[in-house]
Amino acid sequence: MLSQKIADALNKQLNDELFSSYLYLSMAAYLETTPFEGFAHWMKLQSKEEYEHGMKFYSYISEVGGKVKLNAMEAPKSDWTDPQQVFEAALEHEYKITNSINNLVGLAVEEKDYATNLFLNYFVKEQVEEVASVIKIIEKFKMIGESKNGLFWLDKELKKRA
Ligand code: OFO
Repeated sequence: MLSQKIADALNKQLNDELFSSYLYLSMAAYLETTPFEGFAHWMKLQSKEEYEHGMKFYSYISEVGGKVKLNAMEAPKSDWTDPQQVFEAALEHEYKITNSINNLVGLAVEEKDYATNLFLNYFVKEQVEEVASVIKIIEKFKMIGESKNGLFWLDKELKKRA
């Protein structure tokens, strides 16, 4: 049985994951306006992955007898200056999500909710992977600099994401 505090925090995280999905979809929509199909493809898959994260929270809350509560969502930003800036914004967002997952883990420990703590393990690991993968992409953007060939190479690389 979930404490009210944990139920509220899990619902907040569920909403944050769905917002991540919405934000990345908005990033994908911006990238569709550039010649870089691979970047848009990568971001669309990222949006899908965030929806799946949200659904993991949905399933867990229901499984342990809580009630899922969906909140209103703010409109995500819709314009950036170039693809590199999009990925930098994604990294900044992932840092925020990492922070909220860590706070959630802290709360689960404080409330002695070990089942929730165990459930959250997946997300602790997932955040490490997500941050690392976006950092790698940003490092490549930085190495490429102004090279058009380099940008098109990176675009092709990101199009390979399955
Ligand atoms: Fe759900 O990991 Fe990103 O936000």
